[in-house]
Amino acid sequence: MIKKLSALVDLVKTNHKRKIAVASAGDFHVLKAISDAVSQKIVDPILVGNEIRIKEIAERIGFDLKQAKIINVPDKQKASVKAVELIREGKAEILMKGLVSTGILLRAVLDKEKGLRKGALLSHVAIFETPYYHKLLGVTDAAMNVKPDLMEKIGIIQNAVEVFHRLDNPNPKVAIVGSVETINPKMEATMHAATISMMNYRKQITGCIIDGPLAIDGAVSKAASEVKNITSDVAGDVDLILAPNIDGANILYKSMNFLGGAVAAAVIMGAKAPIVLTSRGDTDKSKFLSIALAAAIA
Ligand code: COD
Repeated sequence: MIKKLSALVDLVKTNHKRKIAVASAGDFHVLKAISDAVSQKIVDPILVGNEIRIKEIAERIGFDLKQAKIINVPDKQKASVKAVELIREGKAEILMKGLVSTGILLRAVLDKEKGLRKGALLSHVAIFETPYYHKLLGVTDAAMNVKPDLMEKIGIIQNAVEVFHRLDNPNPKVAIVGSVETINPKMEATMHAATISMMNYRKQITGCIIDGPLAIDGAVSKAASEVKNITSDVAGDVDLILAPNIDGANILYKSMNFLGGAVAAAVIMGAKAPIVLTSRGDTDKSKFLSIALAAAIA
């Protein structure tokens, strides 16, 4: 398993360049990240969006558009549909969100006839590098599933575990976190955590080691778990954190970025192709690393 997100670049450089379709590509930061990924020979971009705007931005950032294909679709919703179509037709292997709302793009992705569903749940996985933890740390699902039920949580874990497998970690340690490490029937997340952990223990869910409920301190700190007398294969050495809902995951995601000195690479898994869906608050570096992560998975 790689130790740093920068190692993603070396990992994907050995693969062939991936074709990436960007929906509504006329966004300064997205084009900057695409331009960096082109320079590093990671992707060949197809930029779907407002051609005039794409050309203006490309000139400002010194991105040579000879290295990209542009499809002029100024309307954001139509650009999303077109970018999704490129994936369906096999003309691109990665989908990326540009200057379009998450909802518009995801609805194009989820469209029953023309979308990118393959029967699995779609979910968001972020992989963080932070100076305060001894290895890369995954967080899911900060962007897609609002209030996952028990079976959806299993799907979210499976999608994230697949990312770890692709990064050469065959058995990631998963913590299902909440406020406490004991089961409280009034706290549904603790009931879900206990059920999923037992399903893993009984090998109904494989390819990872799951423990929960755990609070975040016990999950990431051996010292904290010892103080709390928690016996666990996961506590203090977790690879992946499953939050109870989108709010918990999103708060953790943004706290890591803005208070924890972290940088993240993130993708949506479970569709016919990995989807790079960064938010406006993410740095250019994070957007670039997310493209590299998607290329490693595609
Ligand atoms: N995986 C697979 N299929 C799904 C998923 C999923 N995660 N979510 C919905 N579907 C399917 C449903 O089964 C249904 O068939 C169809 O898609 C529509 O489902 P709805 O009615 O729940 O979908 P929408 O259009 O109301 O909402 C889907 C969104 C993904 C847009 C919605 O869940 C959402 O708004 N998520 C949060 C996005 C967000 O605001 N993120 C913020 C951080 S960037």
